Amino acid sequence: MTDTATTTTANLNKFEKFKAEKDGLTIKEEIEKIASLGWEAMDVTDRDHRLKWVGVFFRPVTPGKFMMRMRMPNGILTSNQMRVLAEVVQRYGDDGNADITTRQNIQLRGIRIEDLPDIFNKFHAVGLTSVQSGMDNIRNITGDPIAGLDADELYDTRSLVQQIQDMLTNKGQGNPEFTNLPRKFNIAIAGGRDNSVHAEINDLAFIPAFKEAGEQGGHTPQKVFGFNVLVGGFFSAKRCEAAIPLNVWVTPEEIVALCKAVLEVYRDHGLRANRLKSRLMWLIDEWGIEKFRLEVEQRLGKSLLPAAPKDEIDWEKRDHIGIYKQKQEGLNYVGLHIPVGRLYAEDMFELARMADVYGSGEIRMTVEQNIIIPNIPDERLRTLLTDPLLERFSIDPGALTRSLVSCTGAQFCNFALIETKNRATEMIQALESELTFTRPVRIHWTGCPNSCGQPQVADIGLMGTKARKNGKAVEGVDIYTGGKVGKDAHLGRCVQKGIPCEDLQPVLRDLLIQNFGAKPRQEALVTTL
Ligand code: SRM
Ligand code: SF4
Repeated sequence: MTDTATTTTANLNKFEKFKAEKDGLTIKEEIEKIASLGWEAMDVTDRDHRLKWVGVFFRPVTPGKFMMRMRMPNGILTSNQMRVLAEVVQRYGDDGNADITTRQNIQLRGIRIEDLPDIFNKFHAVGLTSVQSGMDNIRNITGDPIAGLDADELYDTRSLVQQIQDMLTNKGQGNPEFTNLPRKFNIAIAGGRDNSVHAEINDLAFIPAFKEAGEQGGHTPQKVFGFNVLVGGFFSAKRCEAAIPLNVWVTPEEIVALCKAVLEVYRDHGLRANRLKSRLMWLIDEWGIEKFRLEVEQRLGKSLLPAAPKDEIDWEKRDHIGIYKQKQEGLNYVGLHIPVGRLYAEDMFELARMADVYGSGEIRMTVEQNIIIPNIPDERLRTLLTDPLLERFSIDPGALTRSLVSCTGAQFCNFALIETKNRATEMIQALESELTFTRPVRIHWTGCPNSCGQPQVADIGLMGTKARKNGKAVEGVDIYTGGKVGKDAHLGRCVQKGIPCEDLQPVLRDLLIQNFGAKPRQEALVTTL
């Protein structure tokens, strides 16, 4: 256990206490019983917390209608898997839908507890899992969304991400070795030159970097491919930090073992007394990065090479919306914009159809909550461009629409201080009708300081807060600017606080004109003259 953590259960905080009483994963064996009991009769700790070990989230906003968070290694699924997810939410009619998340993942909504055994059987049949996707577990592992397609990629992250997930979850069966971490944990692997995964905001991230192999035996130095390792990145209501270098370089073959070692150190020494100070960075603060690295090396049973002097992230970040050539001759990938990541059963069936008809049946997701359909032959592109689904999921959306990201917000999340997804969509439409743009502007909405919508990585980040207007409490936002992604990524900072949402549009309009080169549309000028 930790240096500072308390050791008797009596002194543990509520979360540590219930984890010590019963491993969250044991809930897996109780699904049949829970399903027959129903959500109102079941144990409240099981309902509110332990079910998250199998990816099932009680929603106090919609009691009885649960959310399920999947695992999608590298954000990839098949059309068959998408159809299974669609069937699950279809059953719930208007209550059912799905969201693509900021971790290249899918969440399903409207789930009734009595359906869980059947749902898990369906998942099992097509190789899907939702295990260990919530609470003090490792979240979906992100990888390059165009891994294996991109002619300029440095490493195809797909297999590595899958290997890490298999190790952490015992191939989706659940792995009690990693089901009692001090807090959540995020892992990302960048494989391209543009850091498509936001490596810097993960607890553990790998970014491509070459190392010169020594001039042994009079040979010319050779470049060896590997990854520099970053640790400790996280957002929370209390504190947000970009990841810092562990000063380690590893080959791809060393990554699974390194993930395991880092997680063991975090599990056994991470701070557990105060949940606001439990993420990995707090342990690194307490120990210093040198001691942390030494502990990791000790777990690994070997010392690691120091980081390569420079990494290979030297491109601006791509958003993958539109049509792009793949490295495979004659094939293309198409990025579809999914407004704020929201999908309904019909959309999911349609996306599965599209992947089958035009591509190879594969579907991918991005951390911007969009979809990529790969492996589309040149000769099918023309027909694809006439597909009615593109009217809903555009390949050429407006400059604000294309980069819009939004967390769940008040519709389903009880932490939310504001409604986000609908408001974000309406606001962007209004601004696009007022202004013209020369480049996309990345606007991220997040309903509360937990920052699931990552406002700190955006050009303009909007974080839900309570504001005051005419002496009354109203929904408002704090505004962040300056988030930089891709090359030289760094976090944005808060520049304005407590703007009532109803007064936000002109504030954003001015910001877009002054800082992002937007211009009022001609019609707008005419009406204001
Ligand atoms: Fe998150 C909690 C949704 C990505 C930081 N997050 C929650 C909960 C589970 C709260 C709850 O029980 O209601 C939200 C579920 C709402 C719902 O019904 O959908 C929630 N988080 C999301 C998603 C769905 C936002 C989205 O619309 O895409 C994302 C799911 C990712 C996934 O597939 O696993 C999501 N959350 C993030 C990210 C972004 C990322 O990972 O890049 C962050 C910031 C990065 C980080 O974690 O360091 C994030 N979520 C949090 C936190 C603050 C963590 C902390 O250390 O304090 C919480 C609160 C908590 O864990 O106590 C939280
Ligand atoms: Fe909920 Fe807040 Fe996360 Fe949005 S940022 S999903 S409101 S916890």
